[in-house]
Amino acid sequence: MKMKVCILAVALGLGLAHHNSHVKHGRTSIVHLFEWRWADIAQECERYLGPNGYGGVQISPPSENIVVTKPWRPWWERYQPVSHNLCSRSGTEQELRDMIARCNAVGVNIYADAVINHMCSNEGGEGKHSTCGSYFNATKEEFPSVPFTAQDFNDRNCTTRSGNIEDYQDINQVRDCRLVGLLDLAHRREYVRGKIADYMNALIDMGVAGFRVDACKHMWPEDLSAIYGRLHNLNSKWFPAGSKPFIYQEVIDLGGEPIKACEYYEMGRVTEFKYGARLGTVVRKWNGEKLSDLKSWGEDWGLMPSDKALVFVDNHDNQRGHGAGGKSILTFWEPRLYRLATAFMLAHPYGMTRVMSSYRWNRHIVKGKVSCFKWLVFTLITFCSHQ
Ligand code: AAO
Repeated sequence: MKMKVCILAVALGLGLAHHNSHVKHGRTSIVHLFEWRWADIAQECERYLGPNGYGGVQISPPSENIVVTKPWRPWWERYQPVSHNLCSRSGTEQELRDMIARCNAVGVNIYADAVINHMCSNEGGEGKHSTCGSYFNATKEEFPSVPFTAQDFNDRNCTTRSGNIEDYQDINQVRDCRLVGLLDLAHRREYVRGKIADYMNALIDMGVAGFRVDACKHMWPEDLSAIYGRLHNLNSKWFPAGSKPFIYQEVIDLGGEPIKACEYYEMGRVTEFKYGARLGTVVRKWNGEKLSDLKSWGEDWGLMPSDKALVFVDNHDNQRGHGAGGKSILTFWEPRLYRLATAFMLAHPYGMTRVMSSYRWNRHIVKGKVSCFKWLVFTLITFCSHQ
C-alpha cells in the first residue's frame, strides 16, 4: 500500500526540477533566521553569513498576516495570511527587495516561507487588523486584497462536524478540513492555484532562490504539483538561465499516519522530522546508544533518501512545544548538547542541512501560569476538604 502511494506521486511529479538549492561556491547549509527583520538579515548576509560560508537563509513568511493581540503579539500570527501583500513585522516590501538583492550580491540565497495551505483562522473576525492594514472578513471568508471569496475555500469538501481536522488517520480530513481552524484553501480550483503561483512568482522575480512550503501534508500532491508547474524560472540576474526554484516541503512524518513523506519526494525536498528526534535520543544517551553508533547514520536508521531530505536539529515549532518531535528534540536551552548535535549535523554528509537561529524567551511566564494553576487546584482541594 505504502509503495502504491509513492509510485502514484512519482507519476504525478515534475521530475527532479525543484531539488537543486542553487547554493553558491559549493556551500551546503542554510540558516533559518526566524522572525528576523529584513534590514537585519541584509546586514547579517554581508557581515557574517557570506564570509562564513552559509548557502542561504530561510526567512519568516513575507505575506501580510492578521494581527493577533492576546495581549502580546504571538510569533504564530505570521502563519495566518490575509493577503499576498509583502509587508509584515519583518519590514516593508522595499526592505524585503533590498535585503534579497544585498544577500544575493554576497552569494547568500533567500528562501521564503510560503504559507499557501490556508488563510487566517475562522475566528479572525472582520476589519483591518492586519500588517498592511488590508480589510478582510474571516467569518465570511472574504479577502478582497487577493481576492479570495467563500467559494475559494474547502468547506464543502470537508466532512467533519467541526470543519477542523479531527483525525490524522483520515487522509481526506487532513487535506480538506481546517488545520487548527485555519481557513483551508481549495487548491483544486484553477483560480486558487493561479493566485498562489502569482504570489510565489512575485518573490521569484524579486530574486528569491526558492521556498519552504508550509503545511504540505494538508495539501494534495497533485494540487501542489500544478502550482509548482506554474512557477517562473529564477531571476537570471543572480542565477543561471533556466534555473527552477528550490522547494522544500514541510511534511511531518514520524510514522503511524497514512500520509507519507514519500508522496512529496518528486516535487521537491521534504523536511525529515525523524532526524532531530532520533539524533536527540543518541546525543542524550537514551536507550544506551553512543555517538559511535552514528557511523551508520542516514537511510540505515529509517531516514528518507539523503537527496530528498532537508534536515535540522530543531525547528521553530518543536523548540517551543508546537508541531512534532517529542522530548528528545535538542534546543538552545541545552547549549552543550545542542552544539554537539549541530556540529555533527553540519559535518555529516546526509541531507541538506538547516541551522536554527531563534530568540530566547521568558519561560518563567509559562511556568508562572502553571504555578498559578497548581495553586488554584491546591486551594480548591483544601477548601472543599474543609466543607
Ligand atoms: C494558532 C493557535 C491555535 C489556533 C490557531 C487558529 O496556536 O490554538 O487554533 O492559531 O487561531 C503555527 C503554530 C500554531 C498556530 C498557527 C496559526 O504552530 O500553534 O495556531 O501557526 O497561527 C501540524 C501540521 C504542521 C504544522 C504543525 C504546527 O501538520 O504543518 O501542526 N506546522 C506548520 C508551521 C507552524 C504553523 C502552521 C503549520 C500553520 O511550521 O508554525 O502553525 O501555518 C501530529 C501530526 C502533525 C501535526 C502535529 C501537531 O504530530 O503528525 O502533522 O503538525 O500533530 O498538531 C507525536 C507524533 C506526531 C504528532 C505529534 C503531535 O510526535 O509522532 O506525528 O505527536 O501530536
